[in-house]
Amino acid sequence: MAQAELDQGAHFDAIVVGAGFAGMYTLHRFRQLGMTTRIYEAGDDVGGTWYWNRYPGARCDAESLAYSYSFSPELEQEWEWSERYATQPEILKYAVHVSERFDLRRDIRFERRVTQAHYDDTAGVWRVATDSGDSASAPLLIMATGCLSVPNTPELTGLDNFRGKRYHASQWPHEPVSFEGERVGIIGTGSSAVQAIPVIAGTAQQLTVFQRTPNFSVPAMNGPLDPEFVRAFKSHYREHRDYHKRGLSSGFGDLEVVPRERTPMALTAANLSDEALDAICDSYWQTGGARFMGAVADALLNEETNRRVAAYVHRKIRETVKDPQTAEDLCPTSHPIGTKRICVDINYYETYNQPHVELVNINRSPIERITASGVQLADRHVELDTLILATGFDAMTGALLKIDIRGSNGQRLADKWAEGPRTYLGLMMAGFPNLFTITGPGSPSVLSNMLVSIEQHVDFICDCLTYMREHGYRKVETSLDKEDEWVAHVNEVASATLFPKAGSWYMGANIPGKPRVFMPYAAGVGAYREVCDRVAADGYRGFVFH
Ligand code: NA7
Repeated sequence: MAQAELDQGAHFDAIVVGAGFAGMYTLHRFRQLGMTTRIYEAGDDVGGTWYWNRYPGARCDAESLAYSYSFSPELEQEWEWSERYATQPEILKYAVHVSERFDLRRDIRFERRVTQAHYDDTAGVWRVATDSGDSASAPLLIMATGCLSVPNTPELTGLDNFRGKRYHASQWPHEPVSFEGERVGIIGTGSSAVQAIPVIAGTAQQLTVFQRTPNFSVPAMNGPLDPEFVRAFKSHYREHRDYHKRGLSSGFGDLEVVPRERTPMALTAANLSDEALDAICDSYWQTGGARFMGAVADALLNEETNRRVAAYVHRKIRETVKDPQTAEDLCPTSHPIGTKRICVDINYYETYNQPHVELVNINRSPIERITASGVQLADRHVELDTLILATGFDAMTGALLKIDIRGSNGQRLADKWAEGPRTYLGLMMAGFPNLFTITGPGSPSVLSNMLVSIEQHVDFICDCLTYMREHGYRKVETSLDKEDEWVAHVNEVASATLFPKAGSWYMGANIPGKPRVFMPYAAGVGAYREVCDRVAADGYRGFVFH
């Protein structure tokens, strides 16, 4: 692709960082407001997380009919998803289609990674620079940098000595990778690995999975979408979207043709016999997907309920996995179910019944070092042709803190967030005027269907900009008081749940030295939307305009 000219001292009404689903929708809406907008994107195409995460088996764990834009009824009617859970190539195709259908690409500069963004108090603009040498300014800066975009590569002794092929799940090559006849090792057993392992096992000669912590996984029950079902579903699309936005389901899908409130959310496990609880869990297990955590309303609130639901999944694992030791090693016991993102799989547990697939519990058999030809465990050496790191991300704050962001009076975001992220509504930080984050820490974000949350954030920002225009304001910021109040509220909501009991990436616990703060807002997209709507109706309470 021919490179567009560098921006040198260019000025826009808004600069957006990132051309994933958040950046693309922002650009579309800003155009409707008549604003000149520039997006800088590190990849050479749109798609964000779906551009980078190309590992085998990568697909969305939210259902395709729900994980899509709702802003254009024509788009949602004309786009055809082929499976219940879309694959990465299909989602990327959708992103490219949207960029073309709405003519977005002319305002996007690809292969430009934003390295710094400094607020100029005197001029009242953000000055932005990229690694390619662009320099541009705009009064408004939107960080659409994604929550899972900075890969975590752990410090494993000898990693660079490995002479075979090495990949990180989230930085997969664009060319096909063959495992035919190969001995493959994979480190990590989060969502990425749980999706990749059954697919890699399909062609590898030998697959060794190095597991530190097992995760709970529920079957996707994936399959092709029935055209008749899709037609009927689409005839109720507005009702579905409204239901997702109000959010008892945190914006995820619904399998009914006509959406309905699901009564089990009102059901707690206290008065349920074990048989009754099993029957409910069975029905959700058979239906498939992450909605399993919604089978009983207090599963993430009550330790005893959680223990009973976890025991149900342990039984499922033991029923599926034939080797008793492997089954025990796959049963998570160190965190309550759902407090780390639950995985959604296609034949994950079944894969361990194949003779050429081995699970190594590295708590029993620690990795001593990576060698030129494989992994040296405490008790033996595993020879490998290919080593895959499926070791996750510096989630939620990583992408923002990688950029040298400085607000009013030169305050560095890295200093402000040294003890953990602080925001008002997950949208704005005190001391950083006219800078909005999309799905940032302090918002429902990674606990929700990201498309629902992205559209809500961008719409809120656009309404706020319209309000500013109507009142002749040029600058919006928030105060430390409001930020303190919101951070306290986010913590209060989190502590009413079991989430803080897990050393999860929601807590920053997967990155050495990262402050342990529960980052997303756990009250759900419906409650969050109500808060934002009330704030807006109240003249944008908590925001200060000049
Ligand atoms: P995750 O969920 O963060 O999983 C990373 C995995 O890598 C997890 O099993 C980790 O074990 C493991 N890990 C990380 N560092 C090490 C080291 N040093 N040694 C051994 N094992 C390690 O990332 P994913 O990419 O799978 O999924 C992220 C999200 O993307 C997912 O939830 C979806 O929303 C999409 P640990 O649990 O830390 O012991």
